[in-house]
Amino acid sequence: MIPIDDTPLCRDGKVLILAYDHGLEHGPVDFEGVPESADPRRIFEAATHPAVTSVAVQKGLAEAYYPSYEESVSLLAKLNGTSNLWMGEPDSSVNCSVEYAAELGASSVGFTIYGGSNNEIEMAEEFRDAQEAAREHDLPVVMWSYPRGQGLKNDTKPSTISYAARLALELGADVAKVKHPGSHSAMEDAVRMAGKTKVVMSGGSKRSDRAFLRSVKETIDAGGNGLAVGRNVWQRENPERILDALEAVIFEEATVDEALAAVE
Ligand code: FBP
Repeated sequence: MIPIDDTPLCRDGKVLILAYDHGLEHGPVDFEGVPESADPRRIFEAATHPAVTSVAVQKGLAEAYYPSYEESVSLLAKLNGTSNLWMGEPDSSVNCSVEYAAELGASSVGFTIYGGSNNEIEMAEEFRDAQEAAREHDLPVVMWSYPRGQGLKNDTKPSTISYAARLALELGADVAKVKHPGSHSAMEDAVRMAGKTKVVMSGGSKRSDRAFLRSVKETIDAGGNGLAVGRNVWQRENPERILDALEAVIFEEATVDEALAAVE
């Protein structure tokens, strides 16, 4: 574990990652509601909002678009990822090395682990290589800790999310990105299990402003350190508005009502 509070991934010890690897993970279907969201420049522009501590993209987008934003945005290079065309047991190919991520200007790296998948062993070994290489470059490591696979019926039940958070601590991640387990106490338990590893909530599919902000607030109140979010920001017509509200909830201790009132 390395101290990450003074790295670009954090602001006041908190994290707000704007994730945009969906073109790979889910495919163009995610861009249908707001067709402009297929243009990566829209998301890099949104990432210049002061609430966003880093934008998470795959290597190709980093190569093609980050050079225009390196002064105003911090880059989290997602090292592995799979397309939705893959129909096998959950797995993720390593698409970028830590060395190349550093060359691209990344100030942190991200890696998915599907605990419980038949491919967990290989994925954990790949994570080991990435985590140790990241240490050589002083780059914080964010684990997308998503238990799933043929043995797991419910990937958001509290005990599974607590295990996901713990797995990140055990394997040496600085930040664990986990799904919301459904209640304040379950999130509190996940945070406890993660120990010194920071816990951030994974955004999930698009919801109403209030429902989404409520789960973010619950995460912060449970001791979580922020959010890694994609669709709930850039599938909105006005990403800046929800980022203003998120800034209030995550960094300014606002209630959901206060955050909503401020953006009305
Ligand atoms: P969202 O906020 O849109 O859920 O994005 C977070 C994220 O982890 C992305 O980085 C990733 O592409 C996606 O969710 C994966 O979601 P899932 O595997 O649950 O479909």
